[in-house]
Amino acid sequence: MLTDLQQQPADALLALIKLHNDDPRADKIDLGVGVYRTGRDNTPVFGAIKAAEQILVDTQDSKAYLGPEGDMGFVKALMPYVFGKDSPDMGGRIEGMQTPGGTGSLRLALAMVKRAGYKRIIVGKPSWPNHNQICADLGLGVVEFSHAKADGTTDMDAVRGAIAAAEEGDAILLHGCCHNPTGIDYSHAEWDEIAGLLAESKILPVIDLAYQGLGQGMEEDAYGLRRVLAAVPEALICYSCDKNFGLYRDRVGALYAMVSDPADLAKVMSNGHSLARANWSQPPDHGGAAVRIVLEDEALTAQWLDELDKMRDRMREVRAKLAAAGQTGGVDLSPLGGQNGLFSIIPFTPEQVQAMRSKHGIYFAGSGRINVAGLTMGNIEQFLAAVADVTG
Ligand code: PLP
Ligand code: TYF
Repeated sequence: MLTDLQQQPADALLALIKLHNDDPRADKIDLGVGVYRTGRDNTPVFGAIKAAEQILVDTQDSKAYLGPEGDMGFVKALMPYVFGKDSPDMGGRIEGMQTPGGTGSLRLALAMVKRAGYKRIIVGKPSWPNHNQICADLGLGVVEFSHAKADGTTDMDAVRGAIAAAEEGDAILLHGCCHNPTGIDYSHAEWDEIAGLLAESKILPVIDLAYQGLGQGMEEDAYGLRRVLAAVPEALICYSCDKNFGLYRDRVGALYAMVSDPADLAKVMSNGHSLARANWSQPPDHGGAAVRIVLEDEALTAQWLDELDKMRDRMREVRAKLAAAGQTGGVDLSPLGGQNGLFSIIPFTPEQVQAMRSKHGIYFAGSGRINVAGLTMGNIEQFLAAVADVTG
């Protein structure tokens, strides 16, 4: 019976939206869920996307089904940005399909991993909670390794150990850039080493690229992914446009598969298509079509990249200001300057997280993860004073 179902916990990150909304204090600060916010504390639609949406309204002459692969113009237009302009499909070895967001892409990728006979997936800890949730739902075993050390650097010994201990039939899930929740990314030298280790192993890499352009730049943020793809025979790439095009609720993403022999690509992708049909049939069109229109138009592309640069610059400015504060109460904020993307973890105790909420109206995840884009030149001093107060 339906009443035999067990109560499930709410998503802790999404629940923060409501907690913050319900707080009547005018000077409350939302550092919870991962959406970019401007210095005026809003999340506007990109100008390039607004223009593309207008073109879409004016020119779209049908909303007939496209098929489980979605808008292949969108999927192809993105490839030079992800895989590089020189050989965006690596000589016919890469093909893709549109998915409902990066989450849809992860769902398909991990279901393909399971269907291909892989038994376990190696995942850094901590990771975005949905990674483990999707694996659990698919019955894919998860092997965890420590992602970062207490001093705010990557735990390379843990990665080396996890790869060395891998068994036949293991895959590995890596964040391409802007690690969620730590903001701690592998350096180029570390990616070079990881690519080499993966090349010598039989592990299938699954790379999650949900924040390209929000870390160091569109090209820089693709370094690790491209390095790994150049070294291994096969990989799956899960892409989200929801952050770098500001399309969150429109659910825009893509799944790409790389194989060693182009002759196998259609067979592999047919599994993506059949899994999509069994899940959502076809992805929502609107956001992907808007991205395609941007990427097919030189002026709109330049406008989008300029808007993305400004987002990244603002986040770097906030990070620099936090890092400059250095030791603040009982915590050292200096490592945040070298971290990337929307998130960083400040080592608050659970009591301190609670005090930041109740005493100061500042909301972020129980892990101490803050969304740095929730800070502005107008509220950062208030945040620093609160941190000093609760940790001092
Ligand atoms: N991967 C990571 C690491 C994320 O943080 C997110 C969340 O936003 C996603 C994937 C999925 O993004 P989307 O909203 O496109 O499903
Ligand atoms: O980590 C975040 O805040 C973003 C947004 O179930 C998000 O990735 C959070 C939780 C969730 C879906 C998206």
